[in-house]
Amino acid sequence: MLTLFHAPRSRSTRIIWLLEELGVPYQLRYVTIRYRDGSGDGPDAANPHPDKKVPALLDDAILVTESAAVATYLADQADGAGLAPWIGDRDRGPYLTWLSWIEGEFGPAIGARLGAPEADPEPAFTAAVARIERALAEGPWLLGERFSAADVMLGATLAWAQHLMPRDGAIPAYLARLSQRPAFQRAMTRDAVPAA
Ligand SMILES: N[C@@H](CCC(=O)N[C@@H](CS)C(=O)NCC(=O)O)C(=O)O
Repeated sequence: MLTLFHAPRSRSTRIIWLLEELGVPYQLRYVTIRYRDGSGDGPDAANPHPDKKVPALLDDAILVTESAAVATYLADQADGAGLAPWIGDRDRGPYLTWLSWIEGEFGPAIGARLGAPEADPEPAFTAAVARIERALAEGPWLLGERFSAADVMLGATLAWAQHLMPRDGAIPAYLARLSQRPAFQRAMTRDAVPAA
């Protein structure tokens, strides 16, 4: 059984969305963390993540952490869902590149932008947004006609940083398409801790 250790409005929200897209059975364990703004109850003893962060995934006794690894693991394992171009597929290289770039480059660029003065957009952030816009120019998804786990990871990151994104063009149109997906809507209903 897959168990996702999750905190609302965090990097693990994307993994709920991915699990819903994949259509695999899973259970959610809500854990507490300390958020960037200082809110939250802090590290949770029930969280198996070595740094008490989210996401953390248990596949029975196998622990997987780091968002890109969790996404790759899940989409590969549920390859029947078709969200991961398989080894030998020409889309596999671009797909893995996007998964790593989102965490390794885009996330830090957003962090830099959040720390940058309004009048001086961080160059790495501006370049990253331009790269996404170029990739989506063909569309409708990052890999063209093919929706993949990379769209879930990018889409959720863009949605989180929506206030920093261009108001027109490829990115808002992409977010509008993504928000229509039933799996996204189901994930949003599961994000918050259910009322007792
Ligand atoms: N590199 C990790 C980062 C995970 C991460 O920082 N998660 C945040 C929530 S978005 C967290 O758990 N923060 C709590 C903390 O830093 O103690 C990944 O990509 O999964």
